[in-house]
Amino acid sequence: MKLSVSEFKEDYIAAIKGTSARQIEDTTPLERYNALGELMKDYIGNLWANTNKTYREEHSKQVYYFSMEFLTGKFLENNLTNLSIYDVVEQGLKELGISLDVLAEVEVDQGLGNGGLGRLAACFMDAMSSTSIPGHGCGIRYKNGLFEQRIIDGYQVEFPDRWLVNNNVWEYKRPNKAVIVKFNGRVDTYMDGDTLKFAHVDYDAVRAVPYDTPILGFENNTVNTLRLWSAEEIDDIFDFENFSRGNYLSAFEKKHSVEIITQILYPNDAYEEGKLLRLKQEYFFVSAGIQSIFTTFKKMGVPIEQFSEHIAMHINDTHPALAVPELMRILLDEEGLDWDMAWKITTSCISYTNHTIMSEALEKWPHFMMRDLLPRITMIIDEINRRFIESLKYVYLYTDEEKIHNMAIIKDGMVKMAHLAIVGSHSVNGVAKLHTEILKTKELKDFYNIYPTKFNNKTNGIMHRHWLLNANPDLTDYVEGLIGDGFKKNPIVLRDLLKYRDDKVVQNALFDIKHKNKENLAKFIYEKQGVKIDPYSIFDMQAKRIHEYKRQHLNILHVLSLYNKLKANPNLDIPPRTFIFAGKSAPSYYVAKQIIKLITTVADMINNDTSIKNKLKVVFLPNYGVSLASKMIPAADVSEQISTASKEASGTGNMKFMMNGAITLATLDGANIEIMNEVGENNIVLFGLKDQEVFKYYQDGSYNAYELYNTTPAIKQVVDQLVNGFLPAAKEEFAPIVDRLLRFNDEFFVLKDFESYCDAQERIGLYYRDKPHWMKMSLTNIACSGVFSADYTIEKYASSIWNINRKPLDFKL
Ligand code: GL2
Repeated sequence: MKLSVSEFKEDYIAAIKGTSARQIEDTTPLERYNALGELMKDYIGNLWANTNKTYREEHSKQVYYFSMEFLTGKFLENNLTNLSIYDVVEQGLKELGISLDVLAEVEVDQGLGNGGLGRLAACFMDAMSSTSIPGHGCGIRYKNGLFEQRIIDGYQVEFPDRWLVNNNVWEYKRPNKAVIVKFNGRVDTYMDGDTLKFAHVDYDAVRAVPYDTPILGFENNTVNTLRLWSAEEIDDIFDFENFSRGNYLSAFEKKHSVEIITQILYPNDAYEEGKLLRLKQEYFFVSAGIQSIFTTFKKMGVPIEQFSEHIAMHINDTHPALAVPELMRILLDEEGLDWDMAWKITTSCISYTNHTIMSEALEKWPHFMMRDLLPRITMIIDEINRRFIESLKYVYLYTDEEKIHNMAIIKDGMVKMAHLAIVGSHSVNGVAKLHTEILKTKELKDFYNIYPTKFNNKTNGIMHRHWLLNANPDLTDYVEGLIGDGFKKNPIVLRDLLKYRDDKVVQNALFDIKHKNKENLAKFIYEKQGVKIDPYSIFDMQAKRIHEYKRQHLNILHVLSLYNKLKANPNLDIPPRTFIFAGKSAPSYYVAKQIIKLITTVADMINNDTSIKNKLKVVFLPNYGVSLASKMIPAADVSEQISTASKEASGTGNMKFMMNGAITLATLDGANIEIMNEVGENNIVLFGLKDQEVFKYYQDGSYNAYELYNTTPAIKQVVDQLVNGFLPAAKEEFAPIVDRLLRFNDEFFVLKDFESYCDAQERIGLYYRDKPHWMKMSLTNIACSGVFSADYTIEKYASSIWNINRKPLDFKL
């Protein structure tokens, strides 16, 4: 938008008065931030209203992205960038004696997600707006997002994430758009003329209240909506009679039992606990979301039979899979359609993304639990299952009972959500090429055989405007100076950088930018933790959820082996290295928490040992989230993407690091393979087992971790050090980790890949010493990262799954 510095200042001063009723010089940073947020909302409001009006008038097909998690992080800087008023606002504030950086720090991350899955949903919101696709998010407004992680005595300790404590300036509460969601009760049947009808009666009603956040496109005047639902008591009253009798707690019991639905985000990444409250959450937002879609649809004045020509619904993993029976319920019970027509509409509307093959993450619910909580929905699932099994009997001519049993939606008293999602949708996609292949040939093979055309791949993507433009402004400016600003809208243009691959001046400039970012991070680490790290050392980072399959313990075991080498020979000639870890563990995941303790214990020992002459440092940065990632990633030299091959569906951190010029140290897993294909094998450092080898070992059981440990001194030494008193921690502290490696035969092949990983690390050291070589690799990674922009991913979803023809909006503000 067009805005001059003086116009901004005038608007801002008025906003300060309006929001805080104080003189600007008396206001606190929080008041200044809120005033800026309110002003931005003013600027955005017109665009938002215009976007919605255009969608309505043009009857554009709308897509609704249902996700349990939206990990959006902060909004202020993204919104300034996308309105292209960042520099104007920064200058205007400066003239008023206010620092934009300080205000940006006041904003609290909206951390309503665990990791990759939730962050992807947030990136897709931005990408849909930026590519002018009419796409909206539908999720839950958790009062507490993912817990705050603190490290106390080396352990992870969880604290509540009270992100709403200072209000959330970006959201609009829309009580007039509230809907009712029904739980429990029973279903009565009756005849209406010749038709059998179903009535859900004696239910518990919960009021779902939407909060809308505008999602701005980049310089295109499009503003879509992220709608998050909050649970409220139906009349928002308490039991007055009870209260008058002095029963204060029980007077509020009902209110609390409703509000608890949206109180907290389950803190598990790729793991399901099967708790009733979680099932409630899932139905709550799906039902509320679909009801509000119907309200919008009804305003279009189009016959119900054309519903799927105007509406696409995408389900992000199986968490919103109840969209299938809920849409059926509304079409059957409220719209009066027959089963076949309702089923046709439902399956043409809904599409599903699978995000993991980890069996512990595949959702299933006890049928009895579902029947009690959602009686009508469960009846519909029963009928979907019955019809599906009938069709399978036809396909397999009654010959393969076992296969039919395994494919059923309801098996052994459990409702399998992935099966429901596949049967009830027209598209099933994986999130990286390898992942999709594994789905087709292994995990979901039987479904692929009967529905080959449903399956497709959509490799994940990232918000390049956030991870490059916002997080790394110096690199952005420099790149712009070299190749122009086309990459901001069309990041594939970054490839133009390749012509500078051997240009020493460019290499040096890129080195200097990285070095400055490293200095900034070193300063941050020193301020936070008092640990001095050398910005000339290799910054080697592993930042992601802590999980055995992601193998942070492989990384730290190598650090230990490097330390042993330095102890044996303090003059060993290696480039100094700093290993930086960050990531949260699920609170109930014991081994992952012990891995954190192992990292912090090794860090303490190494950082306090002066005999190794600062050649090695280890840091664990607490409370990893979008904001911390934005500080870390621009300063990385090495990006650790070392999951056991086949386990990481895609990964997206890998793409963010490469875009900032880090070299990926990788197994051939998830999107690492596609990164390798883009940059070439010379510009990535590979190691470890391949997926087929992993599968073979699982199948033939020929891997013996204990034997490997006994016959490989390098492995034996570091494993023993975990439990023989070498580390300054109780001897039994790390026994569970050693147990997983030896007694339980190293499920994730940490020991099997150890030597190959150490070799790869050695190669990293050699390459880093050859500065032109390293910088050439680094530049190649930046140049080839553009294809991983979520803009391209989302365009593929839109054209091949949602069937949306996009048309940029052309009004000006
Ligand atoms: C995940 C995958 O583990 C991860 O590899 C992938 O990049 C993201 C986004 O597709 O999805 N699956 C999952 O359940 N979580 C993930 O991060 N939580």
